[in-house]
Amino acid sequence: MSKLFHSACKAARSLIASSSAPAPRAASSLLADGRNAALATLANLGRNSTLPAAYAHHLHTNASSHGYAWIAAIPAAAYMLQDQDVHAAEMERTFIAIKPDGVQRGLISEIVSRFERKGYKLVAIKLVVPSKQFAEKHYHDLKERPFFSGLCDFLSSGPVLAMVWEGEGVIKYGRKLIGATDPSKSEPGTIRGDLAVVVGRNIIHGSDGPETAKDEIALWFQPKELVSYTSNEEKWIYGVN
Ligand code: DAT
Ligand code: MG
Repeated sequence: MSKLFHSACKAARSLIASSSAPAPRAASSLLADGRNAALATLANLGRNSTLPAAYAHHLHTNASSHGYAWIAAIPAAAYMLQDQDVHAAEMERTFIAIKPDGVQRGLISEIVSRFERKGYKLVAIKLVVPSKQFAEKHYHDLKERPFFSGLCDFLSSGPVLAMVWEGEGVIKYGRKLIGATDPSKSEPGTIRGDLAVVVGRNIIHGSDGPETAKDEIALWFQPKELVSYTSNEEKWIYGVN
């Protein structure tokens, strides 16, 4: 997705640069329009629908009032960058969260990049501080364990980066990338093996099966927060010979 945004923004930037010296404020608001339009287009691709009429109107009005009718072409350009034939079908999704220790230790980019480099696709992301009640819902299957209350206190103690990742086999292999629950037993090369030391501060959560993935995604995200799109890289990540 970031590549698409970059392409759309790059196109917008070069068009702005080549037009007759627009005021910086107008330029940045147009850029924002372009990004939002591309985002709206991408968000709608997976649902086979078009740009919402109200937004299209807003876009058109804004674009023409600034004298930049070309801005309306950006969603279409973003659309054309898609390869509609490649992996259009919905793939497996898992819920991954960087816990407060991982966020506070500045490990967000390290962890996100491991999923990204593997070839999985980010379809939802947000930073939230869950309440203790919410943490108890998330860990409901552990309520009989002696560490349950402390665990829920910890999860609700600060920002958590909640994400949904998509890809073939992502639930099981995501757990492999994460490593064993107790970092002292996690293999080197795994996230917990490389970046954590004790079980009480093991920095990351990942769904442990299709049912929990479904439940956890539904607990942390509203359906409209999940973005369906085709990444241009998919044709190089998937394939049979
Ligand atoms: P995982 O997070 O690998 O799915 P889990 O679901 O069994 O592991 O446990 C959830 C979290 O609870 C885990 O990430 C860290 C904490 N936890 C598990 N076992 C623990 C223990 N023996 N002592 C303290 N915390 C524990
Ligand atoms: Mg678990």
